[in-house]
Amino acid sequence: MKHTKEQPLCALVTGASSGIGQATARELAHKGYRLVICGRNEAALNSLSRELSAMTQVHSLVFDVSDKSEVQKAIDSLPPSWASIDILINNAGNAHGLDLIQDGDSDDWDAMIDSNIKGVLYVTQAVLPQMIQRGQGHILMVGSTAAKEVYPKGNVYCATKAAVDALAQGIRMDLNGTGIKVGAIHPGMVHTSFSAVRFKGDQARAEAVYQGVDPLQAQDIAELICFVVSRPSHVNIADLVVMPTDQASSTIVARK
Ligand code: 8X3
Repeated sequence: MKHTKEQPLCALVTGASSGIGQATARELAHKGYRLVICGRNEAALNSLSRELSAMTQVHSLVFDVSDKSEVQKAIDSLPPSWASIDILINNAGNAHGLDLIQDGDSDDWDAMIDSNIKGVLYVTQAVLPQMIQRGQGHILMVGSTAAKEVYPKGNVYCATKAAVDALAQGIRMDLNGTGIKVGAIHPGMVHTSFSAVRFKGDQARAEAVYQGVDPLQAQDIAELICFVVSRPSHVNIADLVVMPTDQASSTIVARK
């Protein structure tokens, strides 16, 4: 897929109000994509929309990916000129808690399963029909190295990201022959609000995760996402694992 003069490609990014999603929206705007930015934080989306509107056309949708009817209502509300989504970046998702399974909070489990797994399914289902109808599109999941390697106390978070990995593979199989690309990018340690959310606002504990390490930045992943979605139509980057140089696995990290 390529931009045309009359109609640049349109990308929908979930979780666009912060972190990897926000950096990706910004990078795609720089590259001329029209953007549908989605998230729960209306103020943050408005501010991003104001910034990116200087570069491209932007439409904001405020909804929670884990609420099936909100998702469908939001996608159905897109005006006709925005209804053809070329690229879906399924980025929204979080970790809540880092506990032994016997100490886990089932509300944390529900939150992760609802946003990380069900959210991907609901948004994909809502966006897919017009891609199938047009015989083109690209669905890219933002997974995690946690999808590839379970680590102690990661239990449910790792399970949700393994599910994202499985969904990327399964959806790719189901859509084979439709002309739609499906893939996943799996980042390791990225310096975003990820750890602050995981540790429920405990900034000291969150910062300790990145102490002495040169972690990935959201911009690093945004640039890779732009690379993945801009390959020629016969090239689909199916699976990409990205770690900081200081990280060798989920548990092996060189700290200075
Ligand atoms: C983020 C990577 O290792 O903190 O998904 O789970 S990790």
